[in-house]
Amino acid sequence: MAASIVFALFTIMVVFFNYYSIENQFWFPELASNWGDMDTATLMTLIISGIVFVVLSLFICYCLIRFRHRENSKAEYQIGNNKVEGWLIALTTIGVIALLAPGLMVYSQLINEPEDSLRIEAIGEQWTWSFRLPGADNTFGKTNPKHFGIKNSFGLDPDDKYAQDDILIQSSTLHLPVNQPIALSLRSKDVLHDFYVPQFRVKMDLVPGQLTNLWFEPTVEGEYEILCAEYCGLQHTYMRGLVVVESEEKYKQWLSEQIIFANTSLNLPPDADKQEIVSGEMLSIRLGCTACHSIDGSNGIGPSWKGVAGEERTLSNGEKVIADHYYLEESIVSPNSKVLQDYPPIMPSYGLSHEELDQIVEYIETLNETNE
Ligand SMILES: [Cu+2]
Repeated sequence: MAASIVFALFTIMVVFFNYYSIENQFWFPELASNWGDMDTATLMTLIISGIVFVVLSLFICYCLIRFRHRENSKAEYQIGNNKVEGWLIALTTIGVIALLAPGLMVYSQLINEPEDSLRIEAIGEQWTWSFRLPGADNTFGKTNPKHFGIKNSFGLDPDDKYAQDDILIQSSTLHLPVNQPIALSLRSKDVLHDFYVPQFRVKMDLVPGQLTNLWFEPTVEGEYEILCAEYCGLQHTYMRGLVVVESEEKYKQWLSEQIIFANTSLNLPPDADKQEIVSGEMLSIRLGCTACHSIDGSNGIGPSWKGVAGEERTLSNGEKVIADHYYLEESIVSPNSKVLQDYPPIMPSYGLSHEELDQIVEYIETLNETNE
């Protein structure tokens, strides 16, 4: 008896908790896309499982009272009961269909984009985002992992004519025009990632070696965070990007400032002078250094680059070191040999040419001069 009262109270509390928490904080952020159907499908799942939860809880309370221990009562063993089993199978089937169908219907809409969609590719890698647009010909150029390199971080085929006008966005900030369907292709360069913008309700895995896709139409101007929603390594939580939804004019302006593949130095003919000038700053963005190392002194997963050059720092083994040119170079080539105190030894090693190494370290050193 006592047990069934406790259980009934528990059920009532769970229902009230869910009801009030939905009213308050535990619900989706405000919708900023066309995917209101996602909320409906989620709500249906919540209501169906909520009803099942209450009915089953009350049934358990009933059984606790009805079949409690009494003098002279004895449990009876039944081999099978076709009627009860038939009912259970039928009800379970209806329940599973009711839970699956809305989700599958929304999913099939999510992956079939409208014809007038703006096509964009999002690329995930440990631990940053970048983006590519097909350019004037509206056709993405071919990519191949063999072309990947520091100067061709999208792996585009330099000989493909469709690749030449591809617009490359080597930054984790993507601008989008409002009220325009966006067809997003998703590609991963290393491990599983997941593209998720809570306000858009869209979420899809990036699978190495595969293309996945989804579409959405941003309906409210503003800035929205892209979260990686698939654990992808130690700095997974830092793998964030930004979507800026703005008017058509502002979007066009932003787009006109982006570089196309043909204009990246990589694409020079073989006989051209390859002494390209890439600034250390550009290089650090291309390599994704700034995902972990801030340049304004703020703390990140790794030490900030501002004010580090030439300073005395303490290593994880307690030793002191002067962060001179040589130390900075060593820390890029062999990051985990002398790790600063309070930082995890997780930086991957970068095989850069000597000039590139020099450029990055010189860039780090210039960050000191701007110190106040
Ligand atoms: Cu990730």
